Amino acid sequence: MLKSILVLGFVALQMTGSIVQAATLDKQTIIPKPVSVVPAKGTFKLSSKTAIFVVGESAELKQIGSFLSAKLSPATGFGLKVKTSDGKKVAGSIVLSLSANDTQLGDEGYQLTISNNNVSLTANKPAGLFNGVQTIRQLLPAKIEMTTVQKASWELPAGTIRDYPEYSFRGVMLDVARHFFQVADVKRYIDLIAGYKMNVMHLHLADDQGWRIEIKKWPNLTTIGGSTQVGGGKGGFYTQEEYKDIVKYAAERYIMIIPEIDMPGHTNAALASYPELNCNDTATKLYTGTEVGFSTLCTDKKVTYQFITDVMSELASITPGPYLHIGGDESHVTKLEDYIPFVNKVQEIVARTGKKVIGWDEIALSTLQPNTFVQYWAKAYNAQRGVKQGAKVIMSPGANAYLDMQYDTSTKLGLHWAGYIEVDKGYSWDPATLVPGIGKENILGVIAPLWSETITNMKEIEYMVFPRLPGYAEIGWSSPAGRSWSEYKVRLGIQGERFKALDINYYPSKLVTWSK
Ligand code: NGO
Repeated sequence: MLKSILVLGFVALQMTGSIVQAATLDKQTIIPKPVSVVPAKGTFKLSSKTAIFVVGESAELKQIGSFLSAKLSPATGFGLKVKTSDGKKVAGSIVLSLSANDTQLGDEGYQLTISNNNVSLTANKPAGLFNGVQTIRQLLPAKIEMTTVQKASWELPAGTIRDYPEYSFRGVMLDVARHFFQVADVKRYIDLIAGYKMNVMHLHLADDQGWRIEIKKWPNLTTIGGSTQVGGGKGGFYTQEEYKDIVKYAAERYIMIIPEIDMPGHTNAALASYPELNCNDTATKLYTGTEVGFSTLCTDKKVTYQFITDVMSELASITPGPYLHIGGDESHVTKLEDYIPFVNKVQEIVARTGKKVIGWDEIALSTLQPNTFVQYWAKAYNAQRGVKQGAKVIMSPGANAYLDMQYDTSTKLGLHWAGYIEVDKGYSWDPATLVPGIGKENILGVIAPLWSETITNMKEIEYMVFPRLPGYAEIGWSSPAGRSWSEYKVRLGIQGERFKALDINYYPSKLVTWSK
């Protein structure tokens, strides 16, 4: 009798042990939160025999398979092979395939089905498969993100996830003008946002303090305009080849690059490079401070529009994405009667390159072309004016989504002109209800900007971006109906292990219980 009680107890202990180890799918911690998760019994265990099959001969699918293999192989040490399959299920494998039209999933959605024997990932489009791959990463222990072999039980809990985004536009902006960041830093940032299913990186390539993109017809922009940065450091710029390399790296992660040349204000670097762009034909001095709103292109000179035509044409030729961003913010020394026709003309110039215009919310003061987009950052009135003209809005509200706003009064980096943004505040807003008169149907998506007046290196970027970034990714991806800070903060806390595994220098907010 005693013996059988002991045996029973032992079995129960073993069972509880195994239940703890293999979490069920619904207890998982995926960010952004998926649309639907249906758990099932069991787990899929990765082993040295697991292969990744892509169905059909497609270089693009193979590339996604290789991306997954490159993410899973280092920590497991399994060296997962990518193979082509005819669609028949191969036991013990991960299978990626494009399905027939599953309209609910759209262009970016996916279905992930995990059983004891197989992992099957399907989507309408490769972008959906890539998003599903990010979910697979998050279902494995956080150590999966490490670059050396780790001991862990590499199990994926069984069940089915169907998932697709709320908004088609989800991303970040990086200001490489105030401080310049190397290509390797931009790529690391791209990798980090890709893990949270973001698909846009907006690069702020020119401002008063620096011009950061090579323009072949106007070489002084970079030799002079790119030669310094805030604080007087040496600055830098991307050659067109380097920019194309960034674009390609981003595209391989289903991320679109949106280049911004800010104008007519925020142009001192250009004005210092070419005297003829100034109304008095005298080049300004290079500027390394952090004031805003003091510079303007000379809006009634012909050469100004020749300059813009050349810049936008070169930029369009190296940017496969459909958008060129013209800035337009804080042109405090441009008279409104000059600003309005200027923005109207620049819209025409961009239209001639075949691209669509995005501008900060002030551009809604002008007459917007049908394909122009307004990026709301400060004035609801401007954004509403844009919507009244039929424009769609990108939501980047300073008080909610600026990654350069400090967390609280003790944060050393960053600014606080739009207030402090603790992690809960950054998460707890809904783009579709933030501005009266602007609903979901008017919104393209969400971009969280990081301005770099006070940010000088990658570790500082990481500190301001994490842990707020997953929240912005979730606002863009997940339905507001299923979102609450009290539930989200638990999932975020568990991501802390992943931040560590990825060597991210994150701000350990006291509002979150971080798992070790
Ligand atoms: C403003 C300003 C930028 C600053 C930023 C700092 C916009 C659109 N223009 O945002 O020049 O760098 O605030 O937070």
